[in-house]
Amino acid sequence: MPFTIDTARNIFPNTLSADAVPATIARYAQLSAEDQLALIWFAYLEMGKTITIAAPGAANMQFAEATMNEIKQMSFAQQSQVMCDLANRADTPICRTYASWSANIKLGFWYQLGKWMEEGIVAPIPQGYQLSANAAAVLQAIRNLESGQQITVLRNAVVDMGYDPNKMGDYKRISEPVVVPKEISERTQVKIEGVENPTVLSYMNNMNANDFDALIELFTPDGALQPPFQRPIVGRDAVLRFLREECQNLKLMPERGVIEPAEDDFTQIKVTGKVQTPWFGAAVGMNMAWRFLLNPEGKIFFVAIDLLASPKELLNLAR
Ligand code: 45D
Repeated sequence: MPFTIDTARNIFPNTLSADAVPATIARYAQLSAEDQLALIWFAYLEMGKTITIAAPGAANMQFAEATMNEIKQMSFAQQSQVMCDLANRADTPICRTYASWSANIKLGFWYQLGKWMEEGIVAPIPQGYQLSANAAAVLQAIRNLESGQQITVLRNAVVDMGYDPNKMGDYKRISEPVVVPKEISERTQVKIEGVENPTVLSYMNNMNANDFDALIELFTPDGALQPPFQRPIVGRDAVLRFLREECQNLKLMPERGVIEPAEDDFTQIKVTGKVQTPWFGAAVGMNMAWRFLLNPEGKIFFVAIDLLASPKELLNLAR
């Protein structure tokens, strides 16, 4: 039986991903908007004691600027309403604008609002706000996660806010400009213990160089990429768009891997290692796995990227 995207998803089925992340998000989604906002505020304050977020670049912020200025002019009551609307995924003009933004622009928007909340320019979480018992339990669950999982929960909470883009029909997606790929002379080459496959090495090196045009050439025309906790993104056009919108300035630090033959002369390769996001740099190393399925010509038919359950999983290369 030839591979399909669906069967490809099951390669290396022993890979344990961080189920605590979607579980925590599901519990968080059940809370009231007020509790959601207060909870993220508390989680963010606590995290800020140990790790700093890098300020988003100006290129990133310009798209959210008009909306942020609009919010800045509002009364505290109106500002609180906007934030609750976002958490409630209401149908308002601001929630629709928000839905058109890429993940990084959404994060930059909240980064700025958080600063303004601290400075008293935007309505703060009320002094002495008491989380409901459920919200307090979710906050405790977040505290118990490792930092890579914590930032993923925060990111997913932010990305899920605003109006549902699937209900918006045709709209223009807004994302930050694509950076120029790194000069050849400035590129680094990864080393992976146990894996010398040129496609996998090029995948890592091109991603680290922001060279998405070269990277997409490694995929088959119907190839797919499955980000953590998401459905596969299928086909070169969609994958390339995803790379440009969501993968700039990542740092992939693969450590080790295994190569095995699969059916129909395909090859399956699992690699584990760390990934850093530009938001947190070296302060947060996420424990990740890449599960590649290459066709007989060595092109990527499928790659899944998983956030691992624990550092122990970095050593799990069993089939
Ligand atoms: O509601 O090989 C306040 C792929 C309170 C590609 C707030 C990948 C109120 C292929 C505090 C103001 C991409 C899949 C909110 C690899 C309130 C590939 C603000 C993996 C919301 C390796 C909160 C990449 C704020 C990965 C400002 C795994 C929160 C990338 C900010 C992972 C949170 C990136 C931030 C992650 C979170 C980034 C900035 C997890 C950033 C997380």
